Amino acid sequence: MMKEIPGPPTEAQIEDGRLLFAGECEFFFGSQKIDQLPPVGRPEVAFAGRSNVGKSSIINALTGRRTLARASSEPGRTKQLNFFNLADRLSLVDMPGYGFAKAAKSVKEDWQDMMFAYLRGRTTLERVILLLDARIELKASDKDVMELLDRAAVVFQIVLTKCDQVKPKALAAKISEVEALALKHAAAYPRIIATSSETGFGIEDLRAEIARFAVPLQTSGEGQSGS
Ligand SMILES: Nc1nc2c(ncn2[C@@H]2O[C@H](COP(=O)(O)OP(=O)(O)O)[C@@H](O)[C@H]2O)c(=O)[nH]1
Ligand SMILES: [Mg+2]
Repeated sequence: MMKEIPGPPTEAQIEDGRLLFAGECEFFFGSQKIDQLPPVGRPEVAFAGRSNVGKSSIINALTGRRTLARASSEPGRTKQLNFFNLADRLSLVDMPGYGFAKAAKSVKEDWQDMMFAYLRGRTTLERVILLLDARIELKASDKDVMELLDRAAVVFQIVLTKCDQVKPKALAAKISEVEALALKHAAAYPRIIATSSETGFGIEDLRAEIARFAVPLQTSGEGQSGS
């Protein structure tokens, strides 16, 4: 069956995203082993991508903070799953970057085993945001991770990073290429978002996509509650 590509978020969804990400965001847990995950609670959205894809930058752009993700990726914290509490409504999970050219095979296998165990077993994981650098070709490791996500049956959404460094025509071609790829993967959400953490391009769109998974805001009880 052909997947339809959903349209962009509505104004109301953009506002939901803005509100969510205007809230407090703080690191609350680092997991180095699969049996040391925080207890399940809030819905989770995890970020994955090759090292240097711009993962820390996009988490910082989303949350409007300069140092949030960097602080968590200092030596010792880089090889763990880092959990952030966003406004008590959602957990953002920063996954270790993959695709180190120099990493030994055993390191890669450890990464895969841990990620697969997390992805497959985490009942509160709503979506993986898979980051791809818009300027470069897809690597074998990106393809491996998409297959891993298919096998784990976790819905993933491809987000292109560093789009400020790609000319409009090349970006359009890249988006088409990645859309076609998404259609081939059972677990891929078909809508691609092009972003730049430098200029803020696409960031409010991504906030809106992520906000769909957050625990709804508590209504005060005084006004009328929405739908
Ligand atoms: N031009 C541009 N550079 C970016 C963007 N996002 C990240 N970078 C750069 O890419 C490099 C890696 O970014 P970082 O967020 O640390 O990547 P990570 O390893 O995936 O966490 C840094 O030099 C960033 O300044 C972007 O949107 N545009
Ligand atoms: Mg980083």
